[in-house]
Amino acid sequence: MEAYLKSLFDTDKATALRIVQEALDNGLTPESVIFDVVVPGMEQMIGGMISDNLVTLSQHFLASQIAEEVTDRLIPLFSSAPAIQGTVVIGTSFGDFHGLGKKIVTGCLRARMFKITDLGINVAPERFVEAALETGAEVIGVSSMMVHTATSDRGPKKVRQLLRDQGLEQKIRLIVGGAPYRFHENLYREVGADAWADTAANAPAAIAALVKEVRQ
Ligand code: B12
Repeated sequence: MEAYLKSLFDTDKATALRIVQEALDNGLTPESVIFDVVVPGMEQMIGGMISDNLVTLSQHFLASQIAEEVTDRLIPLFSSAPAIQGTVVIGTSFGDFHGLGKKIVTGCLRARMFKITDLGINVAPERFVEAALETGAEVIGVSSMMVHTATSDRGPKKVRQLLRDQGLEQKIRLIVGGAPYRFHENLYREVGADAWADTAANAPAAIAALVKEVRQ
C-alpha cells in the first residue's frame, strides 16, 4: 500500500501498475486488490482537494485513471460477478470542453462498481436522456466547468425539462458537479438537479442515495 501510494504521488503509472501485478502474482485476490488497495489509494489522493493545494491535478487524474484501468481489467476475474451499485450516464454539458473532472468522477464510480456510460464532452441535453433510456440508467450526471454552461438553456436545466416532459422524473435522477457549484451552494437546485457533489470522492455516495430513491 505504501509503495502504491508513493507511485500515485509520483504520478508514476508504470510502477503503480507493476505493484498491482505483483500483488496479484503474490496471491492477493482481484477483489482485494481493488477494494483494499486501489479504491483506498484513489480516495486518499482524491479526498485532498486541488484547491487546498494538497494534491495536483495530474495526481488526481492519474489516481482515477489507474483505478479505472485496473477495475476494468480485474472485474472479469472476480470469483462472483460484483453487485452493480447503480447505472449512470455521465457527460460534460453542451458547449463545455472541460473533461478532466468528469473523467475522474467516472474512474471513482467504476471502482465503486457503478456501471457507467461516459458520453464525453459537449453533450446535447437530448443525448443525456436518450442514453439514459438506452442503458436503463437511474442517474444522469452532468459536469460543467463554466458558469454559462452550468446555467444555459442547453445545460442541466434542459435535461430536467426533458425528464419532466417525458414523465421520467421518478425513474431517472439528475446530479451535477463542477467548479461553479462550489461557489454557490444552491446553484444545483437552480439548474434543476436533484443533487450535486463537490469532489469525485463524494460522488459515489451522492449517486448511491439517488439510486436508492429511484429503486424505492
Ligand atoms: C484545464 C482547463 C482547461 C482545459 C480543459 C482540458 C480538458 N481536457 O478538460 C482547456 C485548455 C481545454 C480549457 C479551455 C477553456 N477554458 Co478552462 N480551465 C481549465 C482549468 C485550469 C482546470 C479545470 C479542471 O480540469 N479542473 C480539475 C478538475 C479535477 O476539477 P473539477 O473540474 O472541479 O472536478 C471535480 C469536481 O468539480 C467534481 N465534478 C466534476 N464534474 C462532476 C460531475 C458530477 C456529476 C459530479 C457528481 C461531480 C463532478 O469532481 C471532480 C474531481 O474531484 C480551469 C481553472 C481552474 N483552476 O479550475 C479553467 C476554467 C474552467 N476555464 C475557463 C475558461 C474561460 C476556458 C475557455 C473559455 C478559455 C478560452 N478563452 O478559450 C476554454 C473553454 C472551452 C470550452 N468551450 O469548454 C474558466 C471558466 C470561467 C467561468 N467562470 O466560467 C476557468 C475557471 C479559468 C478561469 N479562471 O478563467 N480549460
